[in-house]
Amino acid sequence: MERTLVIVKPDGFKRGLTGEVLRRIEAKGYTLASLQIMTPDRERLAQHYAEHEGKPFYQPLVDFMASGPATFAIVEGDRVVEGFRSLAGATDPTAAAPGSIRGDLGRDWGLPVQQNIVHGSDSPESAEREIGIWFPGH
Ligand code: DAT
Ligand code: MG
Repeated sequence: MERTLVIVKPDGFKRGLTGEVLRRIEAKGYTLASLQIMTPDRERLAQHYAEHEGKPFYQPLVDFMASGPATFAIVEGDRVVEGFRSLAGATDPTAAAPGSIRGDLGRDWGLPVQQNIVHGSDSPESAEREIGIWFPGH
């Protein structure tokens, strides 16, 4: 069964949107396989976001992600990687289509990093790599 890693990021967690994000995942028909709440540590964030190292938003991104608790979920289902990316919407919450999580619930806050509520893996290979970082043994 295909899996993806979903994170309700610190902005979404703080705003009380974890339940709404999980509701949309379940309403779509995907299965929650594992859940944990924690403040992500910088060492694992560096592994998770290795592809963005050196970009101007990298440090603000790591600082933001390490700023407070987030909800981590392993989500299962056929084509769930593509399906959750579609539920999440475009990276920029101002541009994300209404109907998507970022389009319905997100906005720009005038900050150097897009605080866009959720993370979703971008390929099945990325999903397995990211699950290995945050859910060792899963
Ligand atoms: P996504 O989260 O849609 O997969 P990404 O992997 O390109 O997007 O970037 C990871 C995160 O970094 C993204 O969720 C928000 C932030 N980010 C990306 N591009 C940005 C930019 N141009 N300015 C500010 N933050 C950005
Ligand atoms: Mg990405």
